[in-house]
Order: sequence, then C-alpha cells, then structure tokens
Amino acid sequence: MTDPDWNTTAPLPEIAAWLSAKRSVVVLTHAKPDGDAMGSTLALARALNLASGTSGAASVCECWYAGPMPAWYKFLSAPTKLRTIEPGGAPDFTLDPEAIVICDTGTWGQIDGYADWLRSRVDRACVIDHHLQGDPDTAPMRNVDTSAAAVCQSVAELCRLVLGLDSVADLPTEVAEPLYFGIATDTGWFKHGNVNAAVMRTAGDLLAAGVNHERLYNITEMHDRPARLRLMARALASLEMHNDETVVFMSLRPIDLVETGAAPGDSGGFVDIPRSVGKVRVSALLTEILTPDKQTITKISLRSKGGDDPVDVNQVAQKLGGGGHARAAGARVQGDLKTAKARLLEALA
Ligand SMILES: [Mn+2]
Repeated sequence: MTDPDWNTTAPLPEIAAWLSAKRSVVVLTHAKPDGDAMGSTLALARALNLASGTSGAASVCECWYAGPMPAWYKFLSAPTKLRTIEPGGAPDFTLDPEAIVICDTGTWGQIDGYADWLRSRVDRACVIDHHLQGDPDTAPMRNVDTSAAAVCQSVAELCRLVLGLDSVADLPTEVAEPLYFGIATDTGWFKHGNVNAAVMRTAGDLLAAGVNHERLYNITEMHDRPARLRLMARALASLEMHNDETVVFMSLRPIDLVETGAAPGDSGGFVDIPRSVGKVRVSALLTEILTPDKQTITKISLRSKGGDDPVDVNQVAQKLGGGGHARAAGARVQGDLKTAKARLLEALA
C-alpha cells in the first residue's frame, strides 16, 4: 500500500554535501513533536551549526516546532535556536532560508501549519523520514528508510557526514544526546519489535559519544505531572474490550482534560498500556476533540502487539484516512467517539 513514488531520491552523502553550502537552514518536523521528531531536528541543527561555526542568534540553522510541545522539550532543546508555534499560530513567514529539511514526516497533513510557506519553497526542501507513507511532493530530495526504527538512525549518519567524522561514536555529546533520545523513544526504550542489531549498534555508538542513558530516561520518563496520572485513570476507566478481547479501546473526551487539568500532550504512551493484557492484539486510544472551527473530530492512535500473525495497524489506519507503521499508526476521523468507534471496528473487521 506504499506509494511507489514515496522513495529515496537522495542518499545521505548527497544531502550532507548539499547542506554544507547553505548559509541559512530551517529544520521542521511534524506537529506535536515526539522524541524522534525533536531528537532528529535538534541533532541536525546542532551538527550544521557546529560545522559552520555559528551559534546563538547567529546560527545558520534553526528548528521550527508546531505545538503542543512535550513537557520535556526545553530540557532537551536548550540552547539550540528554535521557534515554537502554538496550535493555530503562524510561523515567521518572512524568513526565506536557502534550505528546508523536514524530519520524521513527509506528509502534508502533519506539517499543515507551514504548508503555504513550504509549497512555494519546495524546490529547496529535503525530507528525511522512516514512515511507510508520505507525500512525494513535499520535497524533491528525499531520504526514506522504512527499515529504520527511528529517523534518528538516518540523521545520526547524516550528522556524522556533516561533521566529517569516521564514526557516529565520535559525534559531540550535544549532537549524540538528542539522537539517542529519538531512538530510545521510538523503540519504547528498546522494548518494541523495531529493535534490531542496527538500532542497538547506533545506540551503542551514541552512548560511546558520551550520552547518559539514565539521565535522559529520568528527565523524560520520570517527570510526569500529577494531571497526567489523573488523565491515565480516566483512560483506563474507559476501557472496552472487543472482538473476543483481542481489541481494546480507550477513549478520552474533552471534559476529561478539563476535569483532570491535563494538557493534550499528557496522553502520550497511554495507548501502549493495554498491550500488556495477554489476549490483546490491538490497542486503540480515541481522543475526541473540538477543533478551533467548532468541529468534533476524533484522533485514533493504534498499536499492534508483535508475535504470531500480528495485525498491521498501518493498513487499518489507512482505511480511516491515516497511516504510520505496521505496529504503530494513527488517523483522524470526523465525528464524535461513538462514530469513531464504529468506524474503527469496521476497519478492524
Ligand atoms: Mn519517528
């Protein structure tokens, strides 16, 4: 079901050479950035700034993020030059960089906050991604490695090339740290089925570059706000089992966020919890939201458990107009939770 045009058009050495000549670069990623999105963009920006000898406000490269931002982002991002755009906000459209790099997505729907700005600059855009689906017209230069567990694997190699180093293990710690974080989070801290020898080798090289695993784990995974736990209780209380207890739905309503004091980003990772139940093959978190233009939509996050004959949730998500990976995918559907649950059950049938 992959678009045959969603492919690699530029190997990493070509992208590194192309970037080395640029005097201004903006690095983007998908809205509501996760660890891999933040890690890949920060690492690339730091490598480009180190390579050009620029820093602070004079940096050649800066990152743009469309929020909501994860709670830990400031800890990971300081002191890299960046701008955050809150939902509904607009970036600085006067900026006209020589190059634009989009990491961890190549789908218009995930970068719609910049879409108009980007569409008139596609000629100087480059996508580095590892997702199975994307829109080829987001950039003529694309590096798509769907075998990579995290885009940070590809970006680690790109940073090595940009800095002219022999090994990823030689990367400066400030570049290695966000890369390791992206790999760790996209593999569920090395628990998911996407863990393989290549991931572990890259992660090992990044540790050799000076990354402190425990510190990163503690600051991001052991720093929840109480509101997140209260929201988790709501999600768990909403548990529904379907299809002979092989499918679990959890749902969150707008009122759940209000009453628990949680923020939209606080539900990250909830969808993984029900997979611990023996019979469960697919876990779904459905979040009903009211858009700024007063439309009710439901965001569906899907996870599949590995093992014998695992469910390809990417295919399920595609039936709903979304996509992602075989074990982790998502979609947005029009309508409330009831409508979305019915459509999801249909897609799973
Ligand atoms: Mn990723």
